Amino acid sequence: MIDTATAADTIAMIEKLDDRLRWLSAWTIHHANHLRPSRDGIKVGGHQASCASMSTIMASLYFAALGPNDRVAVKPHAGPLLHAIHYLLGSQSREQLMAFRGLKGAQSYPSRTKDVIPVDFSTGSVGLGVAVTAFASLVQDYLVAHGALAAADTGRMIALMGDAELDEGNIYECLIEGYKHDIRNCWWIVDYNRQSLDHTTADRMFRRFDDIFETCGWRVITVKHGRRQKAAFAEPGGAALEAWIDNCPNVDFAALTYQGGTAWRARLAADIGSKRGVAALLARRDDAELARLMTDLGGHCVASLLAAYAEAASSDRPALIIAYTVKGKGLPLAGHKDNHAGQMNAPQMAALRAALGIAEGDEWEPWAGLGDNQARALQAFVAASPAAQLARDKPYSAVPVPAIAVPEGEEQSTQAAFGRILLEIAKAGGPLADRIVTTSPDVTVSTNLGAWVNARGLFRRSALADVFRAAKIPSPQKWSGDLAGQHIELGIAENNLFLMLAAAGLAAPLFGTRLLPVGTVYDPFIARGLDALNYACYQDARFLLVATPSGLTLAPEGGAHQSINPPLIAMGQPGLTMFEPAYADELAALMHWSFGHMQATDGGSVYLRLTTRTLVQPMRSNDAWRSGTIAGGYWLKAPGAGAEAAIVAMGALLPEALAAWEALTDDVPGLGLLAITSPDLLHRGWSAASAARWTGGGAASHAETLLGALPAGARLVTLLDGSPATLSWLGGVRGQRVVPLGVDRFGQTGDLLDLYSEYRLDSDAIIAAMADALTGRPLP
Ligand SMILES: Cc1ncc(C[n+]2csc(CCOP(=O)(O)OP(=O)(O)O)c2C)c(N)n1
Ligand SMILES: [Mg+2]
Repeated sequence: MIDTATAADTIAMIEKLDDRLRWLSAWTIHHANHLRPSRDGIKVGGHQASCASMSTIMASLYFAALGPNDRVAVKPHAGPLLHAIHYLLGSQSREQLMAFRGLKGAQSYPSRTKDVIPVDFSTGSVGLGVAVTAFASLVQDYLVAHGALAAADTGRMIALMGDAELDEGNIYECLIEGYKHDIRNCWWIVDYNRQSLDHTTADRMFRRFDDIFETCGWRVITVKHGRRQKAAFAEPGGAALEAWIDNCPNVDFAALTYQGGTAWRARLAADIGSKRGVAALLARRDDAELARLMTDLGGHCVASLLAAYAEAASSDRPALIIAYTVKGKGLPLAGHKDNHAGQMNAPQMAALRAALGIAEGDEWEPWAGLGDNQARALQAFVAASPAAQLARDKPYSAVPVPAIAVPEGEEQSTQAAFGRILLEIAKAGGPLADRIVTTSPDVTVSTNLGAWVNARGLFRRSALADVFRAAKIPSPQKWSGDLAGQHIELGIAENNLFLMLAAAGLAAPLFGTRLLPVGTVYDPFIARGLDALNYACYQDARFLLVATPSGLTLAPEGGAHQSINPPLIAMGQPGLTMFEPAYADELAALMHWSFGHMQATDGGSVYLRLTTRTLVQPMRSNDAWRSGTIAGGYWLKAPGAGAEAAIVAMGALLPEALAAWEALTDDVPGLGLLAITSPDLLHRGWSAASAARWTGGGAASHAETLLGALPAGARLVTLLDGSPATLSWLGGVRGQRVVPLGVDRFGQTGDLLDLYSEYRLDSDAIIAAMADALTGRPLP
């Protein structure tokens, strides 16, 4: 227990630091917008009001409450506050602040990969940075359960969030999943300013969040009033004032805040002035003091916040801390409904500077406006505070990846082969098997993870019995869980899959143990979690996404399940390399490569697009396919000298391509068949090679090398079970005529023969397309 005098000192120090943070964040934004020369006339932006709303919350947390293993996702628009904290710590430079939102400067929103200060979780797309902390707490528990993290080294996964983030659906999907998994050590601290971007938020939500979170097992700690207000409530007339504040509509409160003391006085006098004691209570304060009292909400009161953090720390149950705040607190923008992107003008900045005692010219001085003694004391306080011991990314070692055997069978699908490969890994045991953690949004069995789960079990903190098995009801699938399990079962909400993969894919830097997360999903439903997928990639989480089944080849399932555009999504997604193998040996080679790529310094995540269609496996006469598969493609049928054309095909449609090749090979001299495994890698390589040439480099890309086996005038017919744009660009690599086949309309139910015919994917279509390619107007 700290004694009262020390507590008062601590509060006074944090209040001073709060001022520094509010000033530095406002100044950083002001400088970037109004002082740094603009070269393009584009607004730079930044959120002074959002920062001022949260500065006390962050000052109290970072300088007094954080534990050494705690990790924090910072509200995107409070990014400048995080930079200011590091500036005071000496771990952020003035140059970086001066370059805020400029190239290689402090980023607009906290970024794990782009910022030079340590950032635990990137934020920006609201809601995602919040939910990822819940999944990170689950990953932390997983690591403890598997003996990879000592209980003493665990921390709290904390989200500092705006209240509008509570409108994001992903929050509630995550709450439900978190409840099922009994998560703990997770705090969400809401900057409850009751303003979003457009306006003030709905009064009807008052106390609804409490109900929702409590229902899902969370403690809700509300920090509504500051100590000034609490003291005033104890005065005669105080009860009436408290009731008035509690019932005041959000929009009225915001408008009065903006208008200030005179307006507060007039409104309070009109509404409750006749109640006993109120007139005297108001009369005891001048306008400035009255305005200060009315905006002294809990989220601006260090003592109230520290008490809330202490309460949250008293148990490991997840805690929602609702801290009432004023958006733009302490700034002339306070309360204005348009203040989200609003910025102070130069005279307003000068007034704020003067109010803080900062001399003109000293704006960047971390301790400006304080006497020497005070500055020294504050610096010492900061150096001894939790902020000086922030958790950093941890070192970790690599997981060795042994060779992966090809599943046997003359005919198999890539989806079935995937299940068999994982089962063999599970049976073989060893580090690779132990570090794989699988997860799936209610499609574990139908994506062929079942055998792996039978071998390795579900992860559950409290044991889950397999009732069906115990009752001897026959089922191929075991479904029991305990601490040793390695499959994290998710409900059907696909967005959670990607947040789970994001959190597990950051286990290495966050917790010092590399996990190799493998998530399965139906290919069309990647789209459901797209922003979370992008979010995971943006912060360089490493995972293997296995999407199956895919395409029109899902035939009778119909148009809502047949995925068309995921290959294009993948081609546009940095940090994710997509492959669509056709054969089991390709898949084995790619899984081996993937587990390495997921661990490489300049690696990334991998997406394998698989199918349930059973294909006759090829007889390999040499090993050339292997390196080609990993590079994005190889010649399944090498073109002859002087070849006039080639069929370029991918994935499940290789049988149609082979049939067309057989039919055409006598008529089209030198006809080749190019098997594509990764349009994504080929395109990236081609773009990179072009860019390298501008800067003096110049090795040919794999796409150029492959197509270089053809004469320049040879024609191409491209084919895949997906959007034709995935491969049609290959015609541009060397300026070859191309006729692209693929799916460019919604599908429908049908068998493969009907659908491939209807959508022009069968060998007849390829033959017709080849005729077009060969007889069409020659290229100039
Ligand atoms: C997914 C997403 N949608 C929209 C935005 C644009 N946006 C940025 S902040 C914001 C409102 C934020 O309000 P709140 O979370 O309450 O933050 P604060 O009031 O503290 O600024 C919106 C709509 C975004 N960043 N992310
Ligand atoms: Mg808000």
